[in-house]
Amino acid sequence: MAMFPKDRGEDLAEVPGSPAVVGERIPLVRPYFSDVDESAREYRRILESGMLTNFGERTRRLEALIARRLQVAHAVAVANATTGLGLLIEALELKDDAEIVMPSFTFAATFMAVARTRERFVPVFADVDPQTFVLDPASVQACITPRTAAIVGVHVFGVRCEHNPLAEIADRHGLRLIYDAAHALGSLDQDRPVGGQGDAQVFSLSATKLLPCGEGGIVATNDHGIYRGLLDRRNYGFSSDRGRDCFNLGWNGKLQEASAALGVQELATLAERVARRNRIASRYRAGLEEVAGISFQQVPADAVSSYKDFAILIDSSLAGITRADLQRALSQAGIDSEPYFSPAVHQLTVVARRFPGSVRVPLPQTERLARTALSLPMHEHLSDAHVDTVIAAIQRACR
Ligand code: T4K
Repeated sequence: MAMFPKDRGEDLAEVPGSPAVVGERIPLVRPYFSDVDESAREYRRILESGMLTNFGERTRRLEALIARRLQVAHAVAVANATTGLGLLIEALELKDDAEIVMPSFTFAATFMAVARTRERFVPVFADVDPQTFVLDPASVQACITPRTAAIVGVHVFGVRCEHNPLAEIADRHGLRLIYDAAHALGSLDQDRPVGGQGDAQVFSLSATKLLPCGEGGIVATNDHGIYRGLLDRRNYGFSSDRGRDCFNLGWNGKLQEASAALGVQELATLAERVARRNRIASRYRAGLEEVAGISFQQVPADAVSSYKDFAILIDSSLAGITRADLQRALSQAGIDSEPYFSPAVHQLTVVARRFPGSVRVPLPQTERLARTALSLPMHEHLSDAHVDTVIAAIQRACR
């Protein structure tokens, strides 16, 4: 499917229709829709059908398409990834005082889903790898106690966690291993789609992701027990096959048909989105690698990142500018940027107040990333000229 009306070799041409520049600014994120007219017709058909939700035909079709694409037995559609993570944690049926090891360098939602599911769970934060920004297996190992019941990895900005060492730790200690894959739809791990590794993975379909459905999420799993557990909880707890009784505490986890329709339509463009984002990332790297004090997240050679985000790290002593001043300079030049994830989760007030026992091992890499990372504009609308504008603004500011 030819989504982008170029191709002049490796050039990223401007995409007509919905420009990268909004007002006078280059936004951090701007969702791309390949056929707005067809989406509008689908919305009209949904309105005319009168069935807006309740796991209708579009939701079931999206589940089937994503399961096939991720090469997993089950893809369960949910209202958003935060809800999906919460439903998944419930479906694992961990004991009440379970400790759950997870990174602190992540979006607050990863933590919120774990902590809100049962207040007696204890999130325990492990440090991350300074190059790839994902869980450091050695730090995970240092967090394990007899109460540990699960590990939650996060594929940060689209770079997959290193599955094998985490799976070894999980096997050795009898732990469940799940992934927050909110950023990772379209990412690859050793030529396989990210999605089938571990017990289950949760993807986000929110407006800022590669498959922008407004709100939405998918839980991917090969585990039939987890699959049943999700179905029995995502519809208020009504049993999926035993009448109108509730055997579990459920949530409203329903994906709307309009969101599913966008997902079905745009899934066909996912590979092209990933390819375009990888070209944008290459251009950023080429343009910024000579700038003193700027470095990048590393993508392992056997992985492909979805590049949900493109982050730079700023060493202010070498760059001659702090992150806050660089963000300000970019903003003055009409360029949006965002310090994801700052503060890190363990630095959030609610964590200090409610989960003071969650920090047990040093988190120096997490704290360094939270201090220095800045995400630059990354979306399908960016042309070479837009990327060069961002590069030039950073070069000017760092001089
Ligand atoms: N796990 C991880 C690791 C996550 O990053 C996230 C969410 C989750 C779990 C939970 O997934 P969901 O429950 O949301 O499915 C945004 C997103 O709203 C959030 O989904 C995402 N991660 C997070 C990293 O970014 P904010 O508050 O930082 O961004 P927001 O809403 O201000 O949007 C950023 C920019 O995007 C805006 O400046 C404008 C643009 N935008 C945004 C929306 C909503 C648009 O152009 N159109 C839009 O409709 O959270």
